[in-house]
Amino acid sequence: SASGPSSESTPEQTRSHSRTGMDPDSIRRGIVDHLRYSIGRPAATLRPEHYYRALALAVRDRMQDNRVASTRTSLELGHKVVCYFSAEFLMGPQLGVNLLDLGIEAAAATALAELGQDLDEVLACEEEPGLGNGGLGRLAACYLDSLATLERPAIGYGIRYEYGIFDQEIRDGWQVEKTDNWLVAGNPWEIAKPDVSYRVGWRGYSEHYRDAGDVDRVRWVPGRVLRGVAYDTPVQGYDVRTCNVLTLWSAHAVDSFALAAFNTGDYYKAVEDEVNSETVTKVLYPNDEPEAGKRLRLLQQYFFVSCSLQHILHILDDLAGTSVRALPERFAVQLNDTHPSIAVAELMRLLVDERRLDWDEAWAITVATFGYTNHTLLPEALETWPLAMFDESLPRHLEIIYEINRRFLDEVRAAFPGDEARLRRMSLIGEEGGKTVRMAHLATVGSHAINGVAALHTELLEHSVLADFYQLWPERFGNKTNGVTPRRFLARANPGLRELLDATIGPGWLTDLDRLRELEPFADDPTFQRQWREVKRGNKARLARYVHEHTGIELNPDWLFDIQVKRIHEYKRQHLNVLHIVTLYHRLKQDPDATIAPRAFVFGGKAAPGYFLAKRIIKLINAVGERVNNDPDVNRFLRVAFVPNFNVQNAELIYPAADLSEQISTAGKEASGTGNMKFMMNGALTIGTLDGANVEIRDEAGPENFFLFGRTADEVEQIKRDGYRPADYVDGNPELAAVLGLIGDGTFTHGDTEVLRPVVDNLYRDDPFLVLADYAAYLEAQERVSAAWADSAGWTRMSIYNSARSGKFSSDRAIAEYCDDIWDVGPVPVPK
Ligand code: HBZ
Repeated sequence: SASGPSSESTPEQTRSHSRTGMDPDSIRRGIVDHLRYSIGRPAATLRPEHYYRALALAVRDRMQDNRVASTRTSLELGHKVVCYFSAEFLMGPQLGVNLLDLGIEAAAATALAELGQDLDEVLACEEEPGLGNGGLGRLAACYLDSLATLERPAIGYGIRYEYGIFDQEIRDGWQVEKTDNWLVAGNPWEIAKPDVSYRVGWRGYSEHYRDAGDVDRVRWVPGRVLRGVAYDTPVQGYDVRTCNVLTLWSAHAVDSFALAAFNTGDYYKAVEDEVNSETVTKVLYPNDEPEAGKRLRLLQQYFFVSCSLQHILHILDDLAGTSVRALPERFAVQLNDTHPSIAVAELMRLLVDERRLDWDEAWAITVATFGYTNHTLLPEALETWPLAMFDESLPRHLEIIYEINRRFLDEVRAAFPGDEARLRRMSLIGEEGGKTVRMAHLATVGSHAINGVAALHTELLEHSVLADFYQLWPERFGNKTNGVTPRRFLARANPGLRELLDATIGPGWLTDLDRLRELEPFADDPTFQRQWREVKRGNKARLARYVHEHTGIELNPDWLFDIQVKRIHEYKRQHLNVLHIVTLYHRLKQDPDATIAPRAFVFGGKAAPGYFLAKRIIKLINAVGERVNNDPDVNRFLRVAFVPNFNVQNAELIYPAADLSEQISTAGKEASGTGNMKFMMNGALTIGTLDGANVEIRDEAGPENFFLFGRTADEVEQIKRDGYRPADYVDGNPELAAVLGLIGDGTFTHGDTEVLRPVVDNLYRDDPFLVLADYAAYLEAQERVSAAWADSAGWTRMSIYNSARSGKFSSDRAIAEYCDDIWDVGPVPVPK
């Protein structure tokens, strides 16, 4: 009805709206109030960081009004809520996007100007919350943005790490890790909810007993207990009233002062317990692969999952008359990779042990509630836990997993009688090299929907890693190609392009990215081409200034900007990119008359601190860069820069400045990639393999607007089966031999022949990711790039086509698919 519960407003609300108006005057009053009442410094000592904090709090107030209205609407109208469980949310700076989402960028700039402050300077004060490693964590953040923008009620659940991903410094070409103390100056976006708190046990034993109805029951008696406290961050949708929430859990000791009394006044012991409990959410594991057998990591996973499920059941309890049996009608829980997959066992424990449902009913609820997204095919990246450690940490959960497994294997036996090998392959318990719990199998068995993150990835999942499960339940599998938010990665990151798009195709494209196709008729228009190039050149000049400031290296914005930014990993093959650079270096040195189209090579990315070869690859890039940048024979044509500390903030400068996007992973290894999409939207052309979402990027852009090279996933497997011998490729290619020779002989390392030896040896002897097998094809593709670049109008046309056809890669499209196919959640407009 027109006067539903959500549209009435009490006098308090009316007052609060006038306090949180969206005009420059109200915003200025909000800033001034927060400077006085929340920050409390003498006016004479106020600096931009104080204005940042005051503006952030004023913006948060405005989002809170929307948050209150959103919660009321979705609870009272009985809508289903999406719960996105993820150990990582790589949110990036919040102020800029929140101003964009609320439509108050100009108003805030005016308000600050009246206070003598500059918005850009204030924006630069924000410390980004780096609570993720890479693509997986950033995907979770993009999905929260799209959920809110598409007006779907949603809660992100995760961990409030006190220290996020380390800050990377480069010293003498090496990566040095610095702790990321992101909370030191306070976090204006979060609201602590000390009353939203749950107990989480671990260790201990389980106890069998008979309940009042004479039914056999089990209860877990934990040996240790800690407490999780919720910290809520509002997640505003773009140009809508919907404001969702990211709830991150922080670990604390259980009632430390009460404990002190129990401990006969042993105050220090109680405080010590506090110290131990708090370590659970102290730090993000900085690996983009699972940490082998680290108990604290398992505890982090269980901790946030248990708090989140308890919270969800608590919300259900609070909805009068809603039984726990209604869970799947009211909540859809998505598991972002296997990190939260202990949720399958924890929900069963909560339903069977605590809510006393019978097993079959509890299992039906569990499977109907969960969906599982897989993000990797690399066997070494599939999460398993040593059984003994699991048993010690979560003994009751292990019993539950055994029971799930027993019933599951019965089902497999019935479907495939007599197939013992299949049972061993599918078991939740691995037997090879010591018993383990296989978390991907647990997540798969406990979910009604399982998806990969790009078409090729899903296809490979169905026919390799999860083939047995696909044969059992083909209807549970599906593809959900990743997407990225155009609000942050286009509108915010590329204001020049945003303005040009508004002027050319009119507003509306930001929430309907397919409309970028309307650019196609302008692709050959000389005036539009000139405007397009001007925007790109401005972005390149902006990045060049940043690179110069942070590395001292000078880049010319008229050169081709060839960029590879992503975590450093052998399968992503940053070293293949370096082999190309060294080849060009070698050619220029060999032939003093040689000329090439000048290129600036830009790299960025962090290596896991314990990943030996990845750290050497960083050293390799910097060593080659130092030589190239300082040699007058080549630095007229080539420059190499490594941007330190690649993060969301500098990513927003990097993607819009690229002419060429390097997506050169070994085919079949990169599940999707999402940086590839951010580059494409901003008009970069891709040089890439048929891997992950590159396949779909090429389909959308058109093969003539994409530089394809390299072995296919099938060919890669075939070569490996036939016994790959990388040395054969060196013997058959004198230029490659010379290039590897230069890297090994100290040319780039002041005569040191040891530093880069491990990289060269690895390629020559093992080359597990077929760098050498793809080298010749890569060079040939790079020749095509150079030829295309020489034709400026042709290149510009291809660049325009790439942006124009990037609509599919909006996270709005991806989230709409999840909502339709997996979550069954529709839009819930919140009245303005
Ligand atoms: O997830 C990435 C994939 O490599 C990439 O292809 C895909 O586009 C992206 C989003 O689907 N995976 C990760 O980023 N993985 C991690 O960061 C990770 C972190 C902790 C782990 C394991 C993996 O324990």
